[in-house]
Amino acid sequence: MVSVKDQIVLITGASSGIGASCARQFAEAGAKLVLVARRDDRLEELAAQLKQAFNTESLLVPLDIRDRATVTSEFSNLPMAWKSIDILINNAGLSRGLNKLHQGNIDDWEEMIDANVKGLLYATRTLVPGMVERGRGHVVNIGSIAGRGAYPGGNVYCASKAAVRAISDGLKQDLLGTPVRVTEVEPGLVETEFSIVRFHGDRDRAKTVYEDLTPLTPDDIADVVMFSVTRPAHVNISEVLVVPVDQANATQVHRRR
Ligand code: NDP
Ligand code: 8X3
Repeated sequence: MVSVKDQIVLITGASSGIGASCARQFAEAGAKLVLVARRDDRLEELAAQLKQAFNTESLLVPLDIRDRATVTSEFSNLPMAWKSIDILINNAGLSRGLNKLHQGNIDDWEEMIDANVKGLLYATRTLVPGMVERGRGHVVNIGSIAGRGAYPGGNVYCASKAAVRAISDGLKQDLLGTPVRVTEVEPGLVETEFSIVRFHGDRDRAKTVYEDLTPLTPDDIADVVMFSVTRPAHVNISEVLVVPVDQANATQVHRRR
């Protein structure tokens, strides 16, 4: 098994949900963390908790993953002690709206494509060359069951996650011959702030998404990320689809009502 102790792990979208759970699990396992998201107050609070619980060293990089110039400059100019990123967890992302495509909000589309696809690419393009140079590294992309098939109203979000799937596959091919590993984790329904963001802050509507079923928790996904990165160095976990027992695919869930 590969240990993550003292490895430098950069997590985008660390201020909430799956990213924050990954931060906790990696901190507990002794990793050093580069925590990235827009809400710096959340990052500060998380870093303080992890310092107290596990004596974790964290570097906070508050930024908008859609901002190409900032992502490129911040990730290229990390302080010397933090430069050698061992594990990149491309997790920052969101959905906006559940409208039919022909009635969709174009600003919502731009936000999803810019964060879920372009942001992931900016981070990857900036950090992976160093991994190749150093001859070590692992990229974990958080895709979605939505990338395997669309659902009504999911259209552009599903397309953005289909892109994450293709990018992960392409990156694995392009890194063949190097020791750098690539994993895509594709969760089904996970109860986080995801649906609150999707419905622009409507918490009551967000709750209905997880009503009368047992969704995954962010820790369930962090477990899979941790499993993937701790396999022996010759093993690449390429793709993992993780769903609740109450979910069969992107369109079928079982609600106990
Ligand atoms: P949350 O809303 O709880 O977390 C989303 C994270 O992404 C936050 O930390 C947020 O930080 C960050 N983020 C969003 N937009 C930006 C941006 N422009 N710049 C920087 N950071 C950004 O949702 P989840 O934890 O559920 O989502 C994490 C990932 O998991 C996403 O890629 C999502 O698509 C994916 N996913 C989620 C599923 C679910 O059912 N919840 C299922 C399948 C995949 P901040 O707002 O502070 O910038
Ligand atoms: C999030 C899962 O099914 O809500 O990617 O799109 S779903």
